[in-house]
Amino acid sequence: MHSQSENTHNKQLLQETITPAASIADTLIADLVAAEQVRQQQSMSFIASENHTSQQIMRITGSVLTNKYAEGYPGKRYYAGCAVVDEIEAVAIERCKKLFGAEHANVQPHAGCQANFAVYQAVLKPGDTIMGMSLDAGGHLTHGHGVNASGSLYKAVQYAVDRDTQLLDYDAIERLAHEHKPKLIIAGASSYSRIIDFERFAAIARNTGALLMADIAHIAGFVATGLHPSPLGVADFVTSTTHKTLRGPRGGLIMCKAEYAQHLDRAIIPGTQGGPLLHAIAAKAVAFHEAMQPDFTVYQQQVLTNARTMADTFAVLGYAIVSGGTDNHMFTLDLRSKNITGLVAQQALEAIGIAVSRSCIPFDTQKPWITSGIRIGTPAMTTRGMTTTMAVELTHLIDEALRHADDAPFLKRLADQVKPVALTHRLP
Ligand code: DSN
Repeated sequence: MHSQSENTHNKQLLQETITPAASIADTLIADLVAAEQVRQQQSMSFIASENHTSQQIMRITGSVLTNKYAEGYPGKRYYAGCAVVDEIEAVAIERCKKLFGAEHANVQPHAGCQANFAVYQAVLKPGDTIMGMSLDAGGHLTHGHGVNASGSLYKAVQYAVDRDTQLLDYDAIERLAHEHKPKLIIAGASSYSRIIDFERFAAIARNTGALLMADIAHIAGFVATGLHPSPLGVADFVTSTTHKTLRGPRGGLIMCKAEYAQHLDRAIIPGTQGGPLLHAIAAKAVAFHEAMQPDFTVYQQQVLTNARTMADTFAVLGYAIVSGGTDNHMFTLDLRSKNITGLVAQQALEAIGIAVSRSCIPFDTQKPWITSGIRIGTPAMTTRGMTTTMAVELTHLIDEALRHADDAPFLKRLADQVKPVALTHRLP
């Protein structure tokens, strides 16, 4: 719980550095929101899945649309009063299709998990075999992990990366697919820093009689701007979140070939969801529009450049990087040679105002709570206008913190260097 003096301090900081939030009568929550706004402004996120969305997207997310029920789809709802939200959802669908070049789009998934499960609901029966990337190799829980419903409802076969190169081994994936004959293959990752060859995955799916789902949650911004090969027209289904590199509101989406459209829509409602979140859908529509502007491509290019610059600098500083580098917005440091776990590294960096997520490395012997690595991503820092000079400086600061992870006074001095940098790079 925040003390009264902390709350007063946060309010002062808010007034000095941030556009003040509208007054909120519930002071307990208002103060906590202010505290979070201050935390974000005076620290930096290098969490690969986080970003800072625009003011207009945040305003739309907090609009009257949150009051509206609209189960169904535009023109076919179970509730009255849907004329306006019909238009909003129709715009969101059209913009999504245009942005990605999709035959069909469903913008209702509340998040990436719901998007993935809707595809499973559309094409699988419990007990069917699915094949996805294992969590420690960089996959997602919903790609068939044993503790997730995707691993208990379905017979999940997990592929990994090559032990030596730490790259996807497409020949091994094909052999596994021939052996297990999955009904659905999932291509995509939460922590894989290299280009994913969706064409090759599609060939594997074709050769083994499987359907292909591409989960582009992390790389959607690059796919939208042509900076990563697109799975549209290649995969049968494409799922994504909208809040990572795509920089929209929190949420999910699904795109598919026209032949699956009806099945897919029914898998969302009534299959796995109820009322759509129209405030989120409207904000997604705004995000799709933002992503069609030329400056969004410039932003994505800078995200790539910053990630590559940081990875190269870490390599020079003697760090092992999973797969040796990055082609996208993130990379994972393998900290075993530094004798520090992912958990301790994350905590040391948090102490200096830098947020990262600890991450398994391929074939990690540490538990997922501890891990041997940290994942570093550049979407959020790039949104705040940081370019390569800053990327290099911050890499050195991170290195210093990791080398002095158990030295609290040293970390405090580093924190004093991070805060002014964060404060001068404003949130949108
Ligand atoms: N939790 C997200 C990530 O950090 O990659 C994926 O859902």
